[in-house]
Amino acid sequence: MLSKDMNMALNKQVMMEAESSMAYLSMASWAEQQPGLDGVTSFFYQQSDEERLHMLKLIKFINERGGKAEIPSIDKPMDEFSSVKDVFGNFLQHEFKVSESINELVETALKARDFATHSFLQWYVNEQMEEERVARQLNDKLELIGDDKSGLYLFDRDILLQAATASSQSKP
Ligand code: OFO
Repeated sequence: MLSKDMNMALNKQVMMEAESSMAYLSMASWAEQQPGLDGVTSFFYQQSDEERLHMLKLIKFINERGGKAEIPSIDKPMDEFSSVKDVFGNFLQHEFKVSESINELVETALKARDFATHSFLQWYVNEQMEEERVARQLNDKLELIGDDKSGLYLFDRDILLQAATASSQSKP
């Protein structure tokens, strides 16, 4: 049985995953409105779907352990970006925020000696490590590309592959 405090902390994470899903949906929609960014568009639609699955996984865990998952209402995500680099910079910052939140949750579970939740959260710890790695790598590539349009074209083509790989690896 989940403690009240642990239930509350997990519900906060449900909200964060919902916010992530909407933030990436907004990025996907922005990219779709720009000419020639098919890869970036697919990548963020994919990321958004994954975040929704992360949220569902938490909701099910809370309910299955006798808690009460709350479906959150969330704020409108940012939907104006100045460039592809701006979008990916925001993506990385958002992932840092999520990692911090997961780390706090892990700490809460340990302090409460809730080892079942602690074990469940390890999947999220690993997922965050992988997502941060991908986000950093993409930001590094954009840094290298600078204002080179042909570089951006290749980046967009590469990231189509990245979206396909993420899709096969990140199923919860
Ligand atoms: Fe939910 O995986 Fe990153 O944010």
